[in-house]
Amino acid sequence: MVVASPAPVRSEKTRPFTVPVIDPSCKRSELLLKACEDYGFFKVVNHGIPDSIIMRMEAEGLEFFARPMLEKQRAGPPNPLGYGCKNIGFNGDIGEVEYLLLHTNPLSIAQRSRTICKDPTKYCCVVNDYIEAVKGLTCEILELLAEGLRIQDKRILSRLIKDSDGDSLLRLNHYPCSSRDLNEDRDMTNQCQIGFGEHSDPQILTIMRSNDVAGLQILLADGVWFPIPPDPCAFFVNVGDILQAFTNGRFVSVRHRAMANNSFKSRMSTIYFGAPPLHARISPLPEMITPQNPCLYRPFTWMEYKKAMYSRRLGDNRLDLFHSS
Ligand code: GA4
Repeated sequence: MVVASPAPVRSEKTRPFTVPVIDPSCKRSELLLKACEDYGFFKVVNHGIPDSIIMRMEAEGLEFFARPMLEKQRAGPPNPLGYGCKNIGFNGDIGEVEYLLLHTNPLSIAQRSRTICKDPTKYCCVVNDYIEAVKGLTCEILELLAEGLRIQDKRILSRLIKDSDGDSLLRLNHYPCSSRDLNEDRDMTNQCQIGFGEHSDPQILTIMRSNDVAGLQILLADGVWFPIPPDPCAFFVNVGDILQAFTNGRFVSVRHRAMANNSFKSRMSTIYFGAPPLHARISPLPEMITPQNPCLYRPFTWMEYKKAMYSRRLGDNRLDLFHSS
């Protein structure tokens, strides 16, 4: 049987978009650089993260979201960490999603897991293994990028992620299917509801994996929303705001969203947000500044950036606040 591949989406300039696919084991940075410059988004295959680590994480996540609401609420409310349902952030954003937001520090995981799971020791082990694996992948990608950009200190970005004071997060998003909804009253008129609204990720790099249910969309430069076909064997990577700043705007922090789930199976995504320590100083790397590309952003700390992001709405552009005058 011949299976037709989906027609590529064409932009106004008639350039078709297909998701860039990167194999980090090839150690070649050209395609990776191009994906970060053109879209701020790509898919990683042949990532080397063992299936067992991924599957155990997925099983813990699904088990948690399947529990009665009152039990899940023991891990909340999200302030900003913990269990949340529909409310996103502190400024009125909502979506058809429930989630668990964790700090990746092992001590924080140990404390939280007591409110999340009946077997906290096992839970910690599963989550820490997953975090270590995706952190490794994040660092591998960042080192390949630094090499491609000819940055003198190849580890300048990965070191921020590896720092024991790093502020990286792990998020599990659960988009229940229409038959087992978070509302009892959703009807056919609401089929295009938003699961998680349009935004860019504030951190350096985001590493996302989901099950085989669709929902993620990215915004292309011409304003077209492109639905990303799910691939549970791969990881999807977003350039975050801070990487846009470090590269002086050469890489773009991709705007994306998740649609509410209309399939018969619930969607779950597990997302690692690689972030620097709170006091890390962020400014365009010297190699990224040239007479043709003068410095776009003033120096700021990750703490300042976080303060700005929590004071604003999900879809707001935060990096604009840090433009150099
Ligand atoms: C978007 C990316 C991550 O999911 C997140 C989100 C955070 C939250 O849910 O607490 C924010 C959002 C995210 C950016 C603006 C603020 C903060 C919700 C919100 C309205 C965990 C993150 O780091 O920033």
